[in-house]
Amino acid sequence: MLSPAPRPPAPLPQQVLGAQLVVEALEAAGSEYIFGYPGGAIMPVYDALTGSSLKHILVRHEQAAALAADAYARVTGQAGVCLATSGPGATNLITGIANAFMDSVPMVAITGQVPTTLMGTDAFQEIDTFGLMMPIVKHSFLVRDPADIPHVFAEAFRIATMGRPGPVLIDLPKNVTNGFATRAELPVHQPKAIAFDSDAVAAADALIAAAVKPLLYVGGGVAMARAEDALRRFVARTAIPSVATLKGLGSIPTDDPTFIGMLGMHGSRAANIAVEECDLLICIGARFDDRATGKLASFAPNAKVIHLDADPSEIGKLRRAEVGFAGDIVAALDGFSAQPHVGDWLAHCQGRKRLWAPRYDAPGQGIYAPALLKTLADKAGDGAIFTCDVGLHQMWVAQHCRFSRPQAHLTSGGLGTMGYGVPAGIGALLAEPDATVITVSGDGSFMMNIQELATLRRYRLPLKIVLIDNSQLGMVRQWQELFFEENFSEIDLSDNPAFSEVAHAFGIEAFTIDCRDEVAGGIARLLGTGGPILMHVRIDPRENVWPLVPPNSPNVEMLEKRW
Ligand SMILES: Cc1ncc(C[n+]2csc(CCOP(=O)(O)OP(=O)(O)O)c2C)c(N)n1
Repeated sequence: MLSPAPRPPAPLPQQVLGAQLVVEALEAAGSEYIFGYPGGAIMPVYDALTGSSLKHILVRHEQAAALAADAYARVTGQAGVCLATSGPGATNLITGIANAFMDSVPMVAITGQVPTTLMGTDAFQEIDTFGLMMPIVKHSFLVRDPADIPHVFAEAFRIATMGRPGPVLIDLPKNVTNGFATRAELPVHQPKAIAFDSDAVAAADALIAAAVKPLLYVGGGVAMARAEDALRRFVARTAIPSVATLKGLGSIPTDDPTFIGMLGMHGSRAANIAVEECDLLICIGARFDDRATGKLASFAPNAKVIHLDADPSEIGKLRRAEVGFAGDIVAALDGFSAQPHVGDWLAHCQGRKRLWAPRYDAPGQGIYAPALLKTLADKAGDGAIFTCDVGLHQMWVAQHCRFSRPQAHLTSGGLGTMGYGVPAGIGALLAEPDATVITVSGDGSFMMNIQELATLRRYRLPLKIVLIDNSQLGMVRQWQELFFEENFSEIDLSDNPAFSEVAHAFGIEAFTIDCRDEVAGGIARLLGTGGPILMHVRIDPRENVWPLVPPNSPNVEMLEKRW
């Protein structure tokens, strides 16, 4: 049931409707695409949208609006915008907003709200959106006067993108969007340059010059700060080897000879051992997250630390840094001039990388997902963008695909949101329409936002979906196998629907493969098709992801099983 929408009283001359100011503010912020779903309390804004230059993408669930906006933001570097009504519309946005919060993605989330006169009365579709979102946004606004709309929106975009990026909520009561205000000039904010600490540069340079085994620990903050070029300049100058977190993948091309691999729970042995052995760890845009560090007390036990981050509160939060830089990562990296002698150390790390390189010669005729993904990434080439869901398949993508830029790998790192893959594919395709965008999903994850196949169809978005189907919640199954004495509780998905048929019903091309001989042809068909397409890949349900560092263990205690 929609709440009644009385037409507002006639405006005074020079006055403009609040909803119109919302649309103008979004246009002024440079938003091209916005992702949303209408409903009662946000209807005035939808009314004003028609005729604007904004391109609205009607998703089929608000969670997908937030997740698509998240991916759009990661690829473009601009704040993603999502839009929903009050009550259930707002609560459906929550997972996507939390996802952006955990991965520091700039986002402006707009929700309708019941009229201010009804707030606090348990009115139809009323929920305390401001209160609910408080822990998962960088900032929130509840707008009470239409005249505040222009500067609230300008502030929201500024806050979402400045420093450490994150989501900002704007809650818009219906009488505010239905009310009138006079257009006002906006003050222009000049971002203040952060003073650069030359003492810290000198201290860091001294540590780098003295190090024998320095190592870069690259996180997602590098991409968020668009600092990958500065990082590459630094690596080209110094030849210091690097490891990356899940979110840091691609900031240094994974094919680069100085790149040793992903570290952490599912990181490579070579990367985790390099961290164990290094004497200087230069942490850039990373936060010593437990999935990366394993048991923190045992992490980089021999290393001094230099920490660069956009967010001052991260410096020294989990690991003391000898030198910390809060602020502009690019300026800091370009400010260093030390020239360490790292030839022997780099060769040592590279030797380990060769020695422990993954093998792809799995026995049997079944499809070995890591081999399939490696071939796929090689064939798709450097321009491709991979989005993924959460589970074993996500880790196989991180381990076996190649990334030449951070925007080529979109994953829900901090929150671990099943259902991210397809909406993220939508956001990525709108951000880079000419890119080959591939979503790798698991059968559990895919079902969480399967309705977005309809969005793909409607906008003819040529997303290439690789559905790795093990008829299980695979990653949970692996943990039950290793840490719960094989008590396999509630992980069976063997009654999955016939995925190809489901895709066909949504009007999407689809096919299934289940033996190794079909892989090359399947990949060729997937990459050669112009529209949206699903390749359903059946694999052995017992296949696990290796290596794995058990929770709360040091990273060097990796479990590894090979055939
Ligand atoms: C929304 C959500 N619910 C639950 C989880 C916990 N979880 C992590 S991985 C996983 C299994 C994923 O299964 P699937 O998508 O089939 O991928 P697979 O591990 O089999 O590759 C679950 C349930 C989660 N990350 N997100």
